This record gives sequence, structure tokens and C-alpha cells, in this order.
Amino acid sequence: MTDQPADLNAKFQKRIFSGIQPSGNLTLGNYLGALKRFVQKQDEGIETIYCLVDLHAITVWQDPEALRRQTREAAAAFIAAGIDPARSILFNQSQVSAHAEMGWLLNCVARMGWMNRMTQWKDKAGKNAEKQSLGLFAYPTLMAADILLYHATMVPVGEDQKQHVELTRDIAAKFNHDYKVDFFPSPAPLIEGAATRVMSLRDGSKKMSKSDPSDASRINMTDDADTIAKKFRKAVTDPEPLPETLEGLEGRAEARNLVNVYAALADISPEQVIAEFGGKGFGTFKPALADLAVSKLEPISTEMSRLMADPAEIDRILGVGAEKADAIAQPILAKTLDIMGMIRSR
Ligand code: AQP
Repeated sequence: MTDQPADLNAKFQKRIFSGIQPSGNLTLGNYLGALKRFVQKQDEGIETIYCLVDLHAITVWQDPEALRRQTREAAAAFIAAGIDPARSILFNQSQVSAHAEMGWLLNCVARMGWMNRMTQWKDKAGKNAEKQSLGLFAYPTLMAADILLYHATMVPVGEDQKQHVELTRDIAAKFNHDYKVDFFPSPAPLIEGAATRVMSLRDGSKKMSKSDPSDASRINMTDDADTIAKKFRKAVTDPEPLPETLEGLEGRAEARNLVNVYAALADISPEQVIAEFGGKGFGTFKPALADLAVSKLEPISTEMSRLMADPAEIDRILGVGAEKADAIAQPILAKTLDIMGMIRSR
């Protein structure tokens, strides 16, 4: 792709944008790979904009009532996990129409060849590409629109979304190059911590996902203590005890996954987990992991239930967030249209 000037991002203020699809129960993967880190970034004092990407969610079928409930539940999860709507902008995507408009503009910048290379598209469409929605194919350009609409410079995501942020950089670079401007920054993916790719509890080669048909494959943020303990107890592992060194996890995807999850939940390194549990069997490690997960997730799910008892208050918070988001997005959309040659006479 066209190179961007080295000092391009220096022109833009530091701003974080990220999102989560309200397409089902949020999982431990969403929590460790995204939500927990969203809170950390907010608490570091960086300007943070977080979006429940409902327009992305409908790229696969969503029952309308379920989508509304899931969107409120996801908002409750954000707030219960520590997102403060007074310090971060929190809103649902469809309330800011500029996302869809910018998505169209960027559809006209992105190239089919780039889109065809997206591994999430290939994974989700599988052998059934003909039957997928056009929206699923265009998912990554809408994500680029989400990010560039705010001139965001950093995007905290899990490992699976890295390619989409790289595509966003390519789209920004092509736009800047074609229109001879330095208008869009080159946003950087922030992929940090021990749990950037939490794996399924049933298959160590697949990522934990809220749309996996097997509920046993994931820990949901709303699972109760008994369910969490049972799912970890039944998690697929090999029969060996944990190794004495990190290198000993080589070729042991399931064991590595559980060590990484423990490290991320406890805010320690995988080395420290091995120092504590090396040589011990899963009969000891799994209950310790379950206790740790319950101690972190239970207060969040209790607070989520409290928030969900007042859906009107959640809607109010999302409405205020949408107004704040719109105020940033509209001038950037207007300038984009202007650069592209659209008449703006009202
Ligand atoms: N297993 C995971 N480990 C670490 N991070 C993860 N994320 C998702 N799964 C894991 C991160 O969570 C953020 C929001 O993801 P999303 O809901 O927008 O879509 P996704 O990546 O496709 O997540 P799911 O759970 O697999 O959703 P479905 O099943 O609906 O497609 C992103 O930052 C993602 O990296």
C-alpha cells in the first residue's frame, strides 16, 4: 500500500475507538481481549470512544427483540466492568447515522481484492459465501468507517481483529493518496496482555466466540459460579501436569490457553502462573482458575443485573453518548464528503 508520511499521526490528538457486537452474551474472550483493556485505557486518561456495533451485528441474522436486549446487556456489561459514561463516550452505532454514510464512502475506496483476503470473512462465510449477506463481506469497511469517522489513532482489539485494523490503515492511506490530503490518521491496533486470543474450552485451535453453537465452549460474562466451575472442570486438556517452564507449554494449546486466561484475570504474567502451578495437575489448577474467574466476573454480572432492571436508564445513557459521538463525527463526515467532491449546500 501507499506509504503514509512518518509524522502523519502527530497531526491528530490521541483518541481511542473500539467496539463490540451486541450479537449475544459477551464472553470471557470479549472481556479479557477487549472490555477489560477498554477500562484500562479510559483510566489512563486517554480520550475513549466505545461503540456497541449493532449495524455490524445484523450482518448475520438477529432477532429484533433479542438484538435490543443484547444491546442493552452489552451496555450494562461495559458500565459494570468500569466504563464511566461521563469519561468515555458509550453509544450504539445505529444512533449515529454517519457510521453508515462513512461506510458507503469507504466501500468506494476499498478494493475487492483486499476484502477477499479478510480471514474473518473466509472463516465466517466458509463454503457458503453465496448465501451470506453483502453486509458480512463489507463488515471490514464499516469497521474502518467506525474508526476513521472519529480520526481515532489507536484501536484496542483482540488478535482476531488485527487484520481489520490493518485494512483500515490501507483504506486511510489510499484515501489520503488518491485525494492528495493528510486527512485520515493511520490508526494503530493495540493488542496487549496475556489474553489477546482466548481459545474455546472445547477446542484449543478455535477462538472463544459468543456465536459458537456450544455454550460449553465459552464462559459467558453472566454465567453463575457453578456454571463457570463446571465449564472449566470440563474444559478439554491433556492429562499431563502443568510444565515447570513456559517453554513446556509448546504444543499444548489448551494448557497454554488456561494459563494465559489465569494470567490475564490475575494481572500477572504467564511465567508467574507457571512459577505457582508448575508441576501441579489440572485437578488443582482448574478449580483455582474457576475461583479466580468467579471472583472477577461475579461482581460484574451482579451489577449488570442491577442495571438491566432499568432499561430506560440504559437507553438514556446510550442516547447521551450518541449525541456526543455525533458531535465529533458530523464535521469529519462533512469534510470527507467535501474532499470527495459532493456538493454541500444546506
Ligand atoms: N476469544 C477472544 N479472545 C480475545 N479477544 C476476543 N475478542 C473476541 N473474541 C475474543 C475481541 O472482542 C472484541 C469484540 O469482538 P466482536 O464482538 O466485535 O466480534 P468478534 O471478534 O467476532 O467476537 P466474537 O465473540 O467471536 O463474536 P461473534 O461470535 O458474534 O462473531 C474485539 O476486539 C475482538 O478482538
